[in-house]
Amino acid sequence: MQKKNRVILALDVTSGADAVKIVEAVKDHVDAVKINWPLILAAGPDIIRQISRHRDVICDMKIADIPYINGLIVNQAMSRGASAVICHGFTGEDSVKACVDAAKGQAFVVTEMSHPGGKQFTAPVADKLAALAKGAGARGIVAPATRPERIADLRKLIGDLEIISPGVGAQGGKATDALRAGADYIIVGRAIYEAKDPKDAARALSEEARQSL
Ligand code: O7E
Repeated sequence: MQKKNRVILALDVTSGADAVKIVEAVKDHVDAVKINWPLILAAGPDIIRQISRHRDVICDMKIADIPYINGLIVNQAMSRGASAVICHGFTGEDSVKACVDAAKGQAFVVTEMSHPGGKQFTAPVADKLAALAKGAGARGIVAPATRPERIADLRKLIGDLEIISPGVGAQGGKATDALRAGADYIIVGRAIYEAKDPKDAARALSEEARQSL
């Protein structure tokens, strides 16, 4: 994944045709496209390959199973053209390791989630989840743009692992705050794909991101 725009598009639309149209429009202003269950279920898993023709695809299935099943899921995603996957860490080190191995290191681990409920169970164990990600050889972690102070805390624990950060725009987080706190990329969904002009919205976010560094 190139590190130019510092923006990852969270493409949570439920039509494959719309998804491809949006990617074609915004691709010069985003570094990767993250796809999640709504799009995979609506358009079918071949959407991974279709989007990967334009941009790197991060498959965000928030994988959370026993190691054997995690490995099977990651193999399916990678064989369809995914460049990276996202898994949960609460399942334990062996389960995370299975994702990391199957993805050849290209796995991100969710730590503290960005929504209000993320404070309930994920926040108290986020430091441990970040340490687990590092120990398991993950590429990076997912940390909340809605709480940039937590990005800064987690950055201290993980050294040079990457931080990808959702919560900018619709959830109230600010691109500048997240990046200055130590995020490598912001993850943005509705503020781009629901904008009147997604290309303009993506361009503005990538300009803000680059200027904040
Ligand atoms: O609020 P939006 O529309 O900008 O979308 C946010 C996206 O980030 C959405 O796909 C959601 O699944 C994801 N996300 C969070 O919003 N909060 C989290 O804590 C974690 C994620 C996530 O993507 O985890 C893996 C990166």
